[in-house]
Amino acid sequence: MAQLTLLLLTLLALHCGRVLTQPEYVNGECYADGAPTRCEPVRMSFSLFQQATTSSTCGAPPAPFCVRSVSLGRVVSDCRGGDICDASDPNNDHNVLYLTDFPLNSMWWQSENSLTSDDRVVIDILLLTLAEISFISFDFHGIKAAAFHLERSKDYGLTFEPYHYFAISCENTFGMLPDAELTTVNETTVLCQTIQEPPTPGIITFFPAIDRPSANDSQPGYSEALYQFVTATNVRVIFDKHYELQLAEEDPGYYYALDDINVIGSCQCYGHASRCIEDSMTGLYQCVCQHNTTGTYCERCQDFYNDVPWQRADGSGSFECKMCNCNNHSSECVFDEGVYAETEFTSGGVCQNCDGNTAGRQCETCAPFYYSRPDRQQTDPDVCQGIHFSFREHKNCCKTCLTSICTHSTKIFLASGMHSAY
Ligand SMILES: [Ca+2]
Repeated sequence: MAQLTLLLLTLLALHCGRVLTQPEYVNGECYADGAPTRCEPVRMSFSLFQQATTSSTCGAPPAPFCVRSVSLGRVVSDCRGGDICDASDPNNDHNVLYLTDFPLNSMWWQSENSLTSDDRVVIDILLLTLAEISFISFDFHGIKAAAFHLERSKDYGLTFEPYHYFAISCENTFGMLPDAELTTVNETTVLCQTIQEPPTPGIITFFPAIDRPSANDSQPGYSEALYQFVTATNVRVIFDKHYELQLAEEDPGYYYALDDINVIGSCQCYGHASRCIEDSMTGLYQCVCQHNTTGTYCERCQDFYNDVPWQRADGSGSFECKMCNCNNHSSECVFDEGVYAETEFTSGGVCQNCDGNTAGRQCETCAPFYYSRPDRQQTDPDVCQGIHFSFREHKNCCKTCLTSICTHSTKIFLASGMHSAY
């Protein structure tokens, strides 16, 4: 309930104009007393930063329409006002830009007239990043649609999938039961939300996470499945059905009309950033990654910080990426799951291209035919000393023996202390 209240207050604040308009968003810190903590960019209204597009807008050519409202529990139409949609007249224009003109919110978007009640109209909204959606609100101008649904894309519009349904009758329109029971197993099920009848003007809101089990359990943060469910780069609104009326002879038809669509959320940074900023080249937003992570969404560890696997910061930990230990002999490292398991999940980094004739997973030993100087630390560039092969017997051995025997021989050679003569 507290979360719902917070979100509603956020919506109210945004509608009142107290919005962040700088191209950078800061919320909390990713470290506390030097220790990494889960962090997220502040929620913002994505609708403020791009234009929606639509398949239908009235006004070209100019067309009359009848005003719909609800009176005494019934939808009524008023065709006597001489209302007209005219794209060439600023006072009667209802283009799609007016869907996102809040907080001024002075005008509304309206579709073309249609004589059939199942006329479909589409609105596409680009979110300018992989957004973690808190809620989407639809502020209907005049009566609400009888049925509409949302699709979302996570790949900037290449593919879409169903996201949420709204209908006066979920069963009749979409064959879905409203208020389906959710468990941790099916918590990302696509749902249908009932629109009250008669469909009075006003706001209808979709909260992707609310009432889904892992959003409300004792551990802060969503399950991985829910975390993925609340994300999108694009939201598509598909109006499926008008509220059916007996159209009067003078009524030019059905239409959809909304004052605003508002998408509230934050850049998704997997708990590893408190800010996201606009990329001046692409116009898209990207996370300012912390915890030694990198990528547009902090979705991987920085190079050389692969000693532990990348992991989303969630309620159970911050999962900072850790620097590999190569004893100063390499700046390249890859993560190895097997090594990680062998070390009881403490260190999985495997150093690459150890320099200074060092070797080993962490460049912690010397390469074959090199010995570790006792007067140097392992991190010293000259810690591994080459063996002087002028010792004939040893040289002959290396020429004629198998490598393993040769290595063994070298160890004997080193253990004997004979090398100290060189
Ligand atoms: Ca508006």
